[in-house]
Amino acid sequence: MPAPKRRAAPPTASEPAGAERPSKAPTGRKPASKAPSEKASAGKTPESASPAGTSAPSSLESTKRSTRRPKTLLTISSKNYSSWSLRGFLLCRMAGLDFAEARVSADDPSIRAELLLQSSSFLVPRLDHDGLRIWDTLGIGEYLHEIAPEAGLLPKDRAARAHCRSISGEMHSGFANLRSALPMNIKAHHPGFKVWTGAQADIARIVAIWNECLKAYGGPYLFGAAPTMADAMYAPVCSRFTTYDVPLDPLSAGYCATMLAFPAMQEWSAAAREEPDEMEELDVEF
Ligand SMILES: N[C@@H](CCC(=O)N[C@@H](CS)C(=O)NCC(=O)O)C(=O)O
Repeated sequence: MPAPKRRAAPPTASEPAGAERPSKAPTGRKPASKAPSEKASAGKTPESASPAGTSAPSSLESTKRSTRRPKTLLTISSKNYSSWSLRGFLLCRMAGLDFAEARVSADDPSIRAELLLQSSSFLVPRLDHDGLRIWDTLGIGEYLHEIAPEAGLLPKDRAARAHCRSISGEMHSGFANLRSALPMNIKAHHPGFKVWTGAQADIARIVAIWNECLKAYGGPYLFGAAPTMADAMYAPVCSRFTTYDVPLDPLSAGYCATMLAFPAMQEWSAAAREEPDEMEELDVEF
């Protein structure tokens, strides 16, 4: 059984920008309110956009030629490997945001230079909304909660909200062993994968978090009947547990099934499976 490959050098930035496409799917959530400037352009398709499901322009040049950019843009990288991009995408979907996607890719220095101009952190996901640039998954989640509080990205109850922020932060800053030993790779499946003991401790802590939430709030999501920021944060873990065949208690297994069946997760996973390249050097936390 092949172990995940390690990347020799730190990530460099991402793939040719320009694969922008309108990104809107039913979520069952109330849509986030649009800024006045955005309402004016609603319904217009950006020049560089292509309908979902068709091949989008893939060169930086094609993006540079574009004069109009969508007002609300989520910049992401690989759908198969980029767990942070997935979190950002789920948060936007949960918030009911109407947004286009821009894909950036790994190895072209000019793309990295372009990213430097666009992102204060070099990292994705990054959200452009209403003339603002928001980066870092937690920053994006908090921002979306502010503009669309009715979407319930954070629970209404103060104690539950504090709990939700705590476990979201724990995912954001922790579980380094899990992340390096079991990198997200939606396309892959490693039955019987032998998990290194260092990662076992992370797995034990994650399933303890899940069990506590599911028992306290009644599931099927971590904070009850509707998904929150915490579910977006832990969704890539559900994918990893499936990829690496991690044995789970029934409650945690049920939670993973719920998250993998979540419509936005299905949408993302289907696109990940369509990604052409087996970027083996990226088979590590990305
Ligand atoms: N703390 C950041 C982490 C974001 C991150 O590490 N993103 C990776 C992709 S998953 C990235 O942009 N890497 C840039 C690169 O590979 O150069 C967040 O929460 O958004």
